[in-house]
Amino acid sequence: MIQCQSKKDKEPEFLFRASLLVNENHTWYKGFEHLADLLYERSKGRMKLEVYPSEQLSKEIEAIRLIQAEVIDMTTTGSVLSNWFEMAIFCELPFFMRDSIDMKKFINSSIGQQMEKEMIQKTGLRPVAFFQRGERHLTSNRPIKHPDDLKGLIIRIPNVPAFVTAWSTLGAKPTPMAFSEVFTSLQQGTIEAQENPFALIKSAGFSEVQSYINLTGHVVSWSYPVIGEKQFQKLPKDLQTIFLEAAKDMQDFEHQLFQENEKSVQQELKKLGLTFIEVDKEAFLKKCEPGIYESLSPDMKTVYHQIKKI
Ligand code: CS2
Repeated sequence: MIQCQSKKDKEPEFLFRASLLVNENHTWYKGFEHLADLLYERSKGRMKLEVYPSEQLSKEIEAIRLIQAEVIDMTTTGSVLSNWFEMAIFCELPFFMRDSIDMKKFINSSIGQQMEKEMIQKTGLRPVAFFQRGERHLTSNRPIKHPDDLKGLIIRIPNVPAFVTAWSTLGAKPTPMAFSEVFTSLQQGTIEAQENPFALIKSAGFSEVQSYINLTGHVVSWSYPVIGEKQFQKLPKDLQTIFLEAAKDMQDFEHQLFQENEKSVQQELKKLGLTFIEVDKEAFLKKCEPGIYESLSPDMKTVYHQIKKI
């Protein structure tokens, strides 16, 4: 965060920079742009936010480290934080939440609160809102209906240990990689498949380099817009209040866009030439669920059962 001493020339007192993995077409980017407007207006120019899409500024893991080092200030993140604290895995645990979870219920539950507390304590990142996401599905250049079809498939995954467990248990070859490298790697054939929600598949243009969307629905997830805790604590109280309120308004704004997009995105992906494949979900679940469960520490097994009851 850049703190400007002089108040002349309409310089903001606090300049924040956000590094996002999505490009300008995605609702998260639009949400952050909205946040930038709100912060500027409501603080009368004292706070300014610059939003950098497409990992231009840094890849997700690097963004987290740069925020911790106070070089940049914001990003969106979630399960990747399980490299810092294990509980973050529940943001995106494969084959765990079968139906769309009630996000608000989770976030407001004692486990949701604990997740936020641990995030601040163990990573130095403060979640200021949450973005709901659609289920993650597998895209590829050959149809995948059953785990047996995955044999040897090189699939890009985000840098999340539980994703490695899931896809290797299923028989594929998972390769952790930053999001900004996925399009080119698919184009060049160094990876053969990737998995993400419809919205990101569409905004990233993966229809140009993939032929099938296999409806695995293997992850129901959300993402947290975060700010560095140190940066947040440097703000005077009045600006902290403005910041948190603006972040909640960004959440509502993005949520609206997300819901509108979800109505049409499947049709649009079909129009772009992707073929939708129904998969044997039970077979995926049966093969993967025990391995995922066994990979959790005893404490996380307890949390696993607690979340199932929410
Ligand atoms: C993204 C992110 O990189 C990706 O595929 O969809 O969901 C990523 O999984 C999260 O940001 C993890 O923290």
